[in-house]
Amino acid sequence: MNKPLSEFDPQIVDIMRRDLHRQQNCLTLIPSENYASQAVMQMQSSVLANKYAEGYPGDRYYNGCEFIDLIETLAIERAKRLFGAAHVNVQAHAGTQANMAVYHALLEPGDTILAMKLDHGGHLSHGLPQNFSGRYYNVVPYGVDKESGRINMNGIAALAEKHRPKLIIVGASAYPRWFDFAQWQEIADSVDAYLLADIAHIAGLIAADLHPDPVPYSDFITTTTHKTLRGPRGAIIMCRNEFAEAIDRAVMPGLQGGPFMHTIAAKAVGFKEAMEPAFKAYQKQVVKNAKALAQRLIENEFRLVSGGTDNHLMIVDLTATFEKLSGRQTANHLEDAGIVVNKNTIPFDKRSPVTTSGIRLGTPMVTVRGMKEPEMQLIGDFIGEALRERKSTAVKNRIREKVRELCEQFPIYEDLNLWS
Ligand code: DSN
Repeated sequence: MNKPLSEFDPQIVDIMRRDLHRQQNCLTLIPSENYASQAVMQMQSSVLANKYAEGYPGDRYYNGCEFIDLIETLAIERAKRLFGAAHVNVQAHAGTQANMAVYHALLEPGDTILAMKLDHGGHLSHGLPQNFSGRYYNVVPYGVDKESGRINMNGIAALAEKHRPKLIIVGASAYPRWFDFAQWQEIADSVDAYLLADIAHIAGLIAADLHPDPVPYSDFITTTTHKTLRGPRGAIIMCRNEFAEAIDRAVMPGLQGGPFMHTIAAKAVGFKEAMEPAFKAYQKQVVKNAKALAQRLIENEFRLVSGGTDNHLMIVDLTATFEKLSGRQTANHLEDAGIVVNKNTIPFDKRSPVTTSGIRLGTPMVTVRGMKEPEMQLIGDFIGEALRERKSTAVKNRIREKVRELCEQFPIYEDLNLWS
């Protein structure tokens, strides 16, 4: 029982180490992933994982919560300060659970939600028919304009007027442009709808004042904590004070039992990191890097949905360059060359979400490694060459070696032996 992990279970330690080396030797451009800091990971693997604490600070169903209460209160206070929110629930296990809690607090089955379609950039929990959200609610989907690749606010206003939703969701998993939350609030107010901003992807940018702020305009805000925000895997829900009790009750006992106190402590560490000046500098570089990568991809004759990016991600429409190549095949070719991206639908995609006609790229992880604009130009060229020469294993191997050399100059953590 008390043997060191590497002695007790060398099999799993070996697999973990192999993934550590994969992370170190590949360029990961998946915009929803990030490298959590060592401090965040240290807290997430702490003794706090041992404690049950159903309930909320000062009002638990378990004894022994004296220090747990201090931790959850600290996480809440830090999140409030970071985003300027009135009320924060830090117990949601993940982004989908955070969205579920808002629906559970507000809606009855059959109520109408206006939300973005998955293939235009939305999320599963925004009403995909196969997801609980599409099954229990009447979801009216909106998308982007075919020509501009952007959301047309007049179209949103018309849909809201026609369908009178009880809830409007603004937010996406694959939309490279800003959301003007003030305009969304105006539309929600005009039809007496509640407004939920799902900022999972852009939370880090918002915390660093690099994207319009949803807090003054939204009734509810959900976010994961592990994407641009760079905390542990998890989520939080922010809301106006009038909804505080409904949200807390929707999370527990509505949807979850015991909170993950080790994760809540790690969220608190992540929020403290996000209030440091270095975090703002990091987010600024994330955006600069995304613009530099987008520009280089365009120079390599790729078409980007909406023509570019304002945030940390971009969507490549492969139909314009390699008509026969699906997103799935493209992501596999790039993985052969040491570049990890994910396949993604493009708006009005003729292929299924499993095959797709696009890929999604983002810069949060390469930026944590310290890469800047010159490296983005290299990466754009690697992607261009790997796909043009995709039939040549020799070319992909050569690029993979160059990728490995670049990665060596920019380690993901200072000390890779930490997990020995
Ligand atoms: N939000 C998804 C992503 O962007 O990868 C994960 O659920």
